[in-house]
Amino acid sequence: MTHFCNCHAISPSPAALSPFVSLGIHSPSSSARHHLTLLLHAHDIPVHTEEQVAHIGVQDFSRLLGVLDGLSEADRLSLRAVPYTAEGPNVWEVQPLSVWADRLNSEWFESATENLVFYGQPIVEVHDGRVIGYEALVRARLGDELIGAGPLLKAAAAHDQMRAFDALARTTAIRQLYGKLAPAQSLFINFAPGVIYNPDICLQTTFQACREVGADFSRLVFEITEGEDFPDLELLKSILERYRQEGARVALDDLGSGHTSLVYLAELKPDIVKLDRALIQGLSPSKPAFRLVRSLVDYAHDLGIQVVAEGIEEPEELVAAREAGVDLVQGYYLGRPAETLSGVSSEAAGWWEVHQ
Ligand code: G
Ligand code: MN
Repeated sequence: MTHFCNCHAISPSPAALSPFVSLGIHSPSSSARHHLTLLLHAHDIPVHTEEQVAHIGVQDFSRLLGVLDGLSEADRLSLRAVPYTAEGPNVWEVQPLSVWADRLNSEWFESATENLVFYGQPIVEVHDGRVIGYEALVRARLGDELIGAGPLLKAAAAHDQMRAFDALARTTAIRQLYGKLAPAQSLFINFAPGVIYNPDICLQTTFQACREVGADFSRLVFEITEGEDFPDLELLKSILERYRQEGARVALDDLGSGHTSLVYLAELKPDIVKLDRALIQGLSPSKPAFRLVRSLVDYAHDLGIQVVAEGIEEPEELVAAREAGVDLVQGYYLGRPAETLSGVSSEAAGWWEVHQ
């Protein structure tokens, strides 16, 4: 097992799942247990019940997900499972049944963490079409398959490894992509602030990787991507401060996606804000949303914050974003994420020849 994070070791490894003889499913409600037992029988999954516990055997884990679909939300919440081995139940590993099902369904997670591949997507100056940098986007190679960020993050959460995975992703992004940048370009690196409880401790491996590749910190931008476990404002501020102490910049990601509050813009004063593609999709000066985007841009500029429009897929959106005053643009029209950092798409290059 590779040790890649000073915060948390990755455990239990998915390989450790196989010695399970069974999962013991507890529920305070005997009706939920009864319901589960009936469902398992209905799916021909052998189950035996003791008082308080229903057991599912190792051969049948793969069919658990289908069974879970048949449970009500209330049952899912009340059913908790522990792994049973020959020595009995491992009470330290109690988790909701759906978490166990997700883990068993993503046993590929450990080998995925050993095969991370970072793609870069260009971020482009809106007036002259210059590529000012690339956002690092995580993938994992598993045999012939490439696993995307969505399933990887979901598996990391199921295995309770968000913190270690996020730290590994940051260091791998820097090691794989920084050296591929042209001299003045910046690397944009995502991070989930919810996993950071103490920036001095949790960002050590990140800064170490930056030093290892000889990075100029002013060419690193850390993007705060929010999730359900967004930390409080004071912790967020201390995280931003820690990055800035090293000379790196910070971006607030996905503004307008419904999670990030507008208040954060003034409170955190990031260097850059990225407008979510939900705001950009179908943008045109004749639509009411255009005035909203223009106001957000003005507001950000008043605070000294640069603005990126994400998710530009059509030239019309590029025209509108430029008219709304955004500074930088990103999206499939300008360039898809790719392993080689090869500049803007030929379509976009043609557009700037005409519109510079
Ligand atoms: O939340 P964040 O901005 O980090 O999301 C980046 C994700 O958005 C990546 O998975 C990337 O593949 C995807 N993406 C990048 N450009 C576009 C685009 O133009 N349209 C859509 N639909 N997705 C995009
Ligand atoms: Mn991002």
